[in-house]
Amino acid sequence: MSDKKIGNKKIDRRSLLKFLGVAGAAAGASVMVPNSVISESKKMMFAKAEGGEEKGRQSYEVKPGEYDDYYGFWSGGHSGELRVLGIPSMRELKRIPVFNIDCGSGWGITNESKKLLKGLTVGDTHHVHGSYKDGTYDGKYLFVNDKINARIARVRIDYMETDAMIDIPNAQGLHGTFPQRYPKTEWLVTNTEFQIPVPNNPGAPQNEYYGLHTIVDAEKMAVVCQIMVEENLDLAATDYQGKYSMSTSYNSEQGVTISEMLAADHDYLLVFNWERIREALRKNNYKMINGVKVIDGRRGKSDIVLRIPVPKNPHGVNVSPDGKYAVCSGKVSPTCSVVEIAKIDQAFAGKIKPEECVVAQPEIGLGPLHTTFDGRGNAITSVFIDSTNVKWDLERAIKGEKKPIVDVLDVHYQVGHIMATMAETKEADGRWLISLNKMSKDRFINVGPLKPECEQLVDISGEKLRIVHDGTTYIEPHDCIMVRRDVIEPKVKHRYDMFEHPLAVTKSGVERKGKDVTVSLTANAPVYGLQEVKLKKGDRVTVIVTNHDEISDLTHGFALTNYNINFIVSPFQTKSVTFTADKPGVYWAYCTNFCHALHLEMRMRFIVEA
Ligand code: CUK
Ligand code: CUA
Ligand code: CA
Repeated sequence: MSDKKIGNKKIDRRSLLKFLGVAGAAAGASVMVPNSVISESKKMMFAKAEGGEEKGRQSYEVKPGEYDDYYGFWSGGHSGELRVLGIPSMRELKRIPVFNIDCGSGWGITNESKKLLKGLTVGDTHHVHGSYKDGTYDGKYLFVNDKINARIARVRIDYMETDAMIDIPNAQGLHGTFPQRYPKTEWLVTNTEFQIPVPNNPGAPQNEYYGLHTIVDAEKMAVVCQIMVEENLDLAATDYQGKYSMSTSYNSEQGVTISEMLAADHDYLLVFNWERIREALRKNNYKMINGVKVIDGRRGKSDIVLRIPVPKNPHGVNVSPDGKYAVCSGKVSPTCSVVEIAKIDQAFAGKIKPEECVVAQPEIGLGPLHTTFDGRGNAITSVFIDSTNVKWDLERAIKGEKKPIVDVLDVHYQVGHIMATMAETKEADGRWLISLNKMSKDRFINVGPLKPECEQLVDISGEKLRIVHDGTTYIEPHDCIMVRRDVIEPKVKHRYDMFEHPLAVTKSGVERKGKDVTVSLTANAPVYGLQEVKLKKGDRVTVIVTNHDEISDLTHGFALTNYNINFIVSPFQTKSVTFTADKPGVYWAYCTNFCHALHLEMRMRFIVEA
């Protein structure tokens, strides 16, 4: 690494920290100090990590043809998608289009995807979580939020495909999203990071801007109710008993400017009492606003919400795999606040004050954002400003130790989310951790002003944290879960259930009703069921394609030239598309997905008469 590069990086980091200094006055002057250059010891660490096994550590080598131990499910940030990775190889296995348009799969081009997307074309996937049974994943669904257009999408794991999408009314900046963990996922919660008037009246004064904690029925994919509070609601978590959900708030001030949002010396972890929510629903203690039951959870208005004060402007909240503690990461404060969940019962019962639920507040580093767990009593926190992953001992913290640090690992750079294998379940196994870093800066050869994102895989099986993979990724590795292969693999199908799709084509043909033309096509390598279709200019045409090849991996495509149509159909899958034949002429439709030695010949004509 040349001096010049190091020099550049210093400047980058400095300007970034200066910006953070506006927001992070509480972090103090030492904000400038940490690891602004790559040390010799760090280079050594990489040298050591090369080549698989290190004495006494688990191997991270996945040989060609071998399978990974874990499925990683990644949210793709403002790309709007989800991704599937193999862990620990970090091989990208698949992308699952959700809120984005994906030309390779045709998501956004077909009638099936348009029905869910309703014309929207952008999304920002932040938090991805799986459905649960008895505190661990059941391998059925993934859920993910869209921060831009306030939606929740569900992906069914058997097909690894988005199967449902709902709008969350009264919400903006849909954020922290978490499914019920116990006894199983009936509800999921999702937050609004941005407070707005409810209903959204532009003339409302600032102190009538509210945050909403929305409860969604996860099977029906329908909004159950919303709890309205003054605070903004950032990250979310559920407990392991089915009693509570909780959310951090950094803007309890109801501010609309950055300085207003930083005005108070503390904000809150809000805890929502599910029994009391059910009671409010039973007693009709709600108002209907935009078709949703809105329960008033404002201060002094109900006993549904417990507000536990934490240092100002916190960020993540994560519950330890034993279900005992919720760890609230400080962001502006260098601490994590450990909340004992048993004490929440007492606080709701009025036996103790909310602040007495905080049983430890260890110092972790500058800018703690998210915390994960190894299942052996350690927490690992991502520290943004320091660019570190910090491993610390929960018990030592609770006993009152100020800095119960076990190990500090430098990462590259500005880490956001981190997640350990199975860490959001009672089966946390402490093997791997991923550090999803917001910036790669000078780490890779230059590809222009927009640098690649950087993610690093960390072996957490030993006392010390050890980086075993350091790679780039497409924008933006936001959050993820890593799930044991045996939970997922048996649930995933090799082909679709053909007649699940009501339009599945068994016989190719053309049906005309006035200007509406339905073209039904089977696809069998290397032919479609028809060689040509005659249309008239102005026809409204629906093409339905069913893939009749049952061999797994034998996916066909369907693209109609100069008509902007492109999608794939996998074995026994059906997809459809509707378009207007507005251009006379001869147009070839062809198979886009290489399926056969005669794949190039797999094409047919659409003849549009003037
Ligand atoms: S928030 Cu982004 S680093 Cu949306 Cu998950 Cu914490
Ligand atoms: Cu079918 Cu290529
Ligand atoms: Ca605040």
